[in-house]
Amino acid sequence: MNQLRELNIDGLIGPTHHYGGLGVGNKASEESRHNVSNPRAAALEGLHKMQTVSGLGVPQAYLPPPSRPAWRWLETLGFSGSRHDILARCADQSPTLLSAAYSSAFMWTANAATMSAASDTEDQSTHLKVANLSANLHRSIESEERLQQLQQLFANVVGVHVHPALMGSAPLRDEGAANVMRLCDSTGNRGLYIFVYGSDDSSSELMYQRARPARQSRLASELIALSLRLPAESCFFVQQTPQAIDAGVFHNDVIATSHENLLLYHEHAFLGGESVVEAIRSRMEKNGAEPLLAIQIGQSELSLEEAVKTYLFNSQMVTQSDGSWRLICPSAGQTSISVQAVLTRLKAQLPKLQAIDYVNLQQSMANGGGPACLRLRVSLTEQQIRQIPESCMVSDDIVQRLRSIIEAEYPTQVRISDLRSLDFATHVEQVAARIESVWY
Ligand code: SUG
Repeated sequence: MNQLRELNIDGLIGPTHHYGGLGVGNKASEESRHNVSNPRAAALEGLHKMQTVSGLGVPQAYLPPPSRPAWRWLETLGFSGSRHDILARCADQSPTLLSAAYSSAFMWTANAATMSAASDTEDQSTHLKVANLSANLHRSIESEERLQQLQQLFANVVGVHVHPALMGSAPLRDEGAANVMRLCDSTGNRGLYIFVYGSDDSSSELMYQRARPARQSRLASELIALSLRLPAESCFFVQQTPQAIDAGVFHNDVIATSHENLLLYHEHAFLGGESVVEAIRSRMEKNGAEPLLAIQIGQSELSLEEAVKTYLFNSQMVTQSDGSWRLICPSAGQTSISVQAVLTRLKAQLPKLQAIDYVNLQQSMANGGGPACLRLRVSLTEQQIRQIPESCMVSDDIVQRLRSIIEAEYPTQVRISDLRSLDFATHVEQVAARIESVWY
């Protein structure tokens, strides 16, 4: 059995990062709608997080921001004429559509794809299935671009297959790894996959009017597992509680997470609660895997509301080269009494947890994206990781090159009204092209 390591892939935040209020069911995005954003600060915050992870000896890659505005997409929607005319017509007819065409939501790579590790699959290959992100207009633009980027990133990596997304449609709506947890041994093997969906789209469920919609369908989760070539006995399909979705838990990674054999989850994360966890525990036992370490955080310790506000569950756990763990938490939790109490409990219950680091991701958090939203993890062998081009990996040299472009070229303020300016559009396109040339 090969030792597997997690490669973290972050999306570099783009020069058009703004607050469009576009995130479906996403409380932070709703609340930040049309506030002034700061793409430069956002990108530097994201880059700093990548550096922190890479500094811990964890393999860290990045994806460049795809070019915005998405001209071809706007043309497909029917806008024609000169670029100036396209911007003006779209801004007049639907400012929301223009905001979608400028979206920087690709930064949240936890939604880019779902992966299966070679040690778990029927053909002993690593698979990545790109997400269609059909529940959001602005995010559905990403899947084609993502397919190309991931195919490029893994082009020379032996044994990795990147698959196109499920066709974009409401019954097949999929949000990628943000709704999947992989439990495994400390060697990275014996993976068990928990697919968390929001709705099975049964008629009884569709009749229930929710405050916020369910962004992942059960059918999509099942088809993803199929594409990933995972045997049925390695998969669990678990439903989120409607209560959590209503409170603003638009992805499972806002309320639960896993790392190696740890399952950390909120009391209101899953329908079926404890019985789901017991079924997972006994499956792991049957597989001869390391015993499940399940830690439930009760509503009385951390309310749903506080979990959504602080994004504690979206902290990013990583394994350092000596096997110990590090937890990278959003700085929003530093001032929360309940988060601090939960972290004290985690330190006592997790002997492997060596330290907690805080990262300030305020610009991303205001759109509903914490540390773990910004990364996609892929389990690979050391040899496979070495096959990734050096220019796509985060190193001191790459950080310096990216930082100098960001500091010199990224805007420091973006208002919704800026999006109709051709000068703005031309500038941000050039900046994206400069970043792209560093990447590949
Ligand atoms: O899909 N926000 C993203 C946040 C994604 C967070 N990812 C994870 N939890 N894994 C979303 O809702 C807001 C964009 C805007 O409003 O301009 C947005 O798309």
